[in-house]
Amino acid sequence: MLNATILVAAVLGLALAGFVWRSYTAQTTAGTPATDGGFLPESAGTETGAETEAKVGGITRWLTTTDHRDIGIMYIVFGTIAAIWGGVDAMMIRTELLTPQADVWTAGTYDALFTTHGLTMLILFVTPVFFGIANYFLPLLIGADDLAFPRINLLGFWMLPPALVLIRGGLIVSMTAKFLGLFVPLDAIDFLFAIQPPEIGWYMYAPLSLQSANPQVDFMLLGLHLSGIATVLASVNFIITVFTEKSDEVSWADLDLFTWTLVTTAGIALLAFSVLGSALIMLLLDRNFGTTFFALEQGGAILWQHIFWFWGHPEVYIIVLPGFGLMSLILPKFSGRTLFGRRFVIYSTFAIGVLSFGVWAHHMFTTGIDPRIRASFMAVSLAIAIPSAIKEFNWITTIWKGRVRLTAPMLFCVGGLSTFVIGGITGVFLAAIPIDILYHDTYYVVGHFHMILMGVIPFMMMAASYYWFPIITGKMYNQPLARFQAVTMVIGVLVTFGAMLITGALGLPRRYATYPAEFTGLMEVTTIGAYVIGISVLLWLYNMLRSYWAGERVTEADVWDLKETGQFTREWQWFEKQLAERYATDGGSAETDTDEAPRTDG
Ligand code: HEM
Ligand SMILES: [Cu+2]
Repeated sequence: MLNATILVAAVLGLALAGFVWRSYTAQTTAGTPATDGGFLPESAGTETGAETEAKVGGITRWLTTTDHRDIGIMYIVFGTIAAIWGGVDAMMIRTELLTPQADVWTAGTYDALFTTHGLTMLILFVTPVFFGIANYFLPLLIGADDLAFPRINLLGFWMLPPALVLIRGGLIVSMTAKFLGLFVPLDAIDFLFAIQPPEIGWYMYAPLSLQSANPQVDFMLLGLHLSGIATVLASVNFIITVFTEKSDEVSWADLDLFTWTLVTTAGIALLAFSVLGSALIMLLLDRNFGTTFFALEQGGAILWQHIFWFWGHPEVYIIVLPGFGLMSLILPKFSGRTLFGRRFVIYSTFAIGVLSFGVWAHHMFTTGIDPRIRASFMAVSLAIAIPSAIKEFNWITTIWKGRVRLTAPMLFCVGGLSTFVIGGITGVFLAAIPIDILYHDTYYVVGHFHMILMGVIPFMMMAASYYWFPIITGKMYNQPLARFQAVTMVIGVLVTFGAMLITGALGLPRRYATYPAEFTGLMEVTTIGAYVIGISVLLWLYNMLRSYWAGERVTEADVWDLKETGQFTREWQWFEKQLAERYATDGGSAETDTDEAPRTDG
């Protein structure tokens, strides 16, 4: 196991070094000096998008591009693939829970499923998609040519695919082993059979994570570490970009809400992921090199929980804040007015960022830690609900005083507001020690956090995918289908996780493949709700792909009538310029479809 770990670390290190060298030498040929010490091609970094013309084609483009919009798309596609994989886990979990016995999959498979589901969704889906959206739109919103460090940007992205393979390789290897076992003698490939999907939970609690003999656990820890480095690289890049590349035309007072939240998120990530990185290394050392950070009879396992949740709680805000940012950005557009209480929404984001580091032990109320420490964590946890509520009230007031248009993005905003109320209030209940002692490790907790993780986060991603679809693809999506999809998604989430809250309030513990028969009805409702979510996601995917290939072309940039209310913001102005250029140089005019000779002068 030890050798395998070292080998993988060495191979990864070499691959990374090679990659850095490759991108370094490739860029030193010509062009203007870039901020990160390399050289940009002559045509790069023009805000009008002229760089697209100089791009190489095919796979080389995607491997070597430093264009923030390309990298944005790569992140989004990667995150979506991860989400689908994590979603398949979720569907398998819920299918198992249709019946009280563990008869669809084994209990071990069930444990592996909730382990990989959690990690895939948190690490490989949410942050990559939000960073992808930020890659694409943040420079447009702040009037920058690109991110401050375009090649570090690319490097950060390309750490993710190996991270995915390391984290999720257990399944691939064990399936390969079973397949090969049909043709070759089993003892020739028995080392492959040693590698299994990990069954230790996404929180990797010691001592279970120390005792598991599965070498895949080590690969998973390495993969998580790699993804953490990628997150840190991207975070540094976003922060520096906003502070150094912001156009003079965009004042801090005008800076959009998505950028504000992204800077806060990146700041939290810098602090939190360095702690996670250390924790992962300590766990690897304990597992392979005989150290005893977490192995001591007294306190070691609790130490893991402290360090893990010191990352784990800020992590929940790392993944949700960009969603809040998108809410603050998109919701006013379809309410026909600017965001109510803009300054307070920004301040509350900072407040959440700071407070999120002071609440971690609310995940440990039942571990027997000192009651005085516990009480202080209760106080801060209750306090963090205040900035969350400030946001909620400002969004509601924006709608209240606005002229609402129920487009698909707006349906998602309204849905997200609703699920966040439920997720937030159940969080406040859990923050109260006496209630948490009752509900800890029941389905109530799962219901609480999924109302936000499955409510706000994917809702806002989908809202953004519809809202900005014309900018990314130049086409329009199928709007009635999108509205239907938004409604089914919101209903699916409310049914699934509403039923889970009830199940938990009735006392059913989480993380078991089996349950007493009297819960069957509630569990079936939950599973049906989950299938509705699954179908809704497929409808979204269909709409995205189909509209990308066959959607109606957009020729007029103000698709959402934003000019009317003075909200035709920078990214749309950029799009308008793009459209003007596209239709001036593509050999015809946008309005008329005549047989005139191609025009290049507009
Ligand atoms: C209104 C503010 C919030 C408060 C007061 C709060 C409080 C809590 C508490 C006390 C727990 C521990 C329950 C237990 O294990 O016994 C918890 C769990 C959790 N919360 Fe929240 N929460 C809040 C908002 C959020 C948000 C915004 C997210 C996600 C974006 C989130 C995600 C989670 C997750 C993932 C867990 C459980 C992790 C696990 O045990 O697997 N919470 N929350
Ligand atoms: Cu927490």
